[in-house]
Amino acid sequence: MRDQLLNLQNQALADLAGITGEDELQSLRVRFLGKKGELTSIMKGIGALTAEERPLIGQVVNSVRDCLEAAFESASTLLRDTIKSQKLNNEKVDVTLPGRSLPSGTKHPVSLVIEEISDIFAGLGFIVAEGPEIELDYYNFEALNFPKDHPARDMQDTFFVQNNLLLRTHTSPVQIRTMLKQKPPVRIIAPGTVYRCDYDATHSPMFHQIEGLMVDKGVTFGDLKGILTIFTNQMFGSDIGVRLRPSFFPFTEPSAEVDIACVICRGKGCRVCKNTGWLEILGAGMVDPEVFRHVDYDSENYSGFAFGMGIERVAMLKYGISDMRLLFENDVRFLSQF
Ligand code: 2NM
Repeated sequence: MRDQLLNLQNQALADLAGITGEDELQSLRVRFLGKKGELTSIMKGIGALTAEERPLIGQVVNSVRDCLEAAFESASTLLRDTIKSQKLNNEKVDVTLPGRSLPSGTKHPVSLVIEEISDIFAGLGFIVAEGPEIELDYYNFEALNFPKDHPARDMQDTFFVQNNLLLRTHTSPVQIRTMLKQKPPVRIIAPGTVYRCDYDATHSPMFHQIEGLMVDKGVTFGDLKGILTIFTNQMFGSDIGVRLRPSFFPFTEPSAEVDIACVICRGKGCRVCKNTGWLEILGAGMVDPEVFRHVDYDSENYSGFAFGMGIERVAMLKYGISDMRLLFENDVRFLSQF
């Protein structure tokens, strides 16, 4: 029986030396040391031994079990270490490889134009002002001297939220709110989203405007013309032609429409300028005393000019975009070109 046990030990050690994986190790452990394993089955013969033999064989059994348990334990550790170092070898990381770049988005042309115009006016001392897109009738129309029966107030042109609450149709209410909060001098521009009940090939119900306001003692129409000429020269080129035509707005008197020479044909006449050689880009004028009265400014001592333009139109002219809908469809193939 002693020989049987020693043979078992040798056999187990020999088998253990040849294993290559965890599964093999596990099945060897079951075969030799398991409840129904070979060691157990040899031990069943202990009952047939004499009283003198029993403790001696018991010692051998214990020594064989201890030996095998230790051997299995160290084989298991060795196997784990081998697998780990193999894995580390196969998964070598080259830290000198360049990183994978993530695709990055681009700014929308409308945002680019707002930023460019804001930068130009910031250079002329104008500060950006903002206000709510849901506006009171009072700030959007009443304080701007729109008569009660003005067609722009009509349900057909304005999105009403409630009786006296609407989606602002221009950013002028920002100027009113600023003047109510702040005494002159004022020099602000108000870029933002505006809404009108209008939808066809050249109109979107949501679009963008930038308006400006300058109020101080002694501000003249000449200042307006000077500021807007500096602006058009910086925005469209220092040699671009500029002209003013008389116009009308409820909130300015006198009022003017500002044209630049056609950016496509440079004044020769083409489809874009409808053969006039000119493109309308701005509305402007001297702030009407009636507007000053609503914000409690003294029009005997102060005067000011204001102007406004549509961002989409400027973006289309600047980037040569032929259809305004491209600015709202958000096709990345289009937007990523700017
Ligand atoms: C325009 C054209 C002309 C304008 C006037 C004012 C205010 F509040 F001062 F009266 N804000 N914006 C104005 C003047 C806007 O847009 C075509």
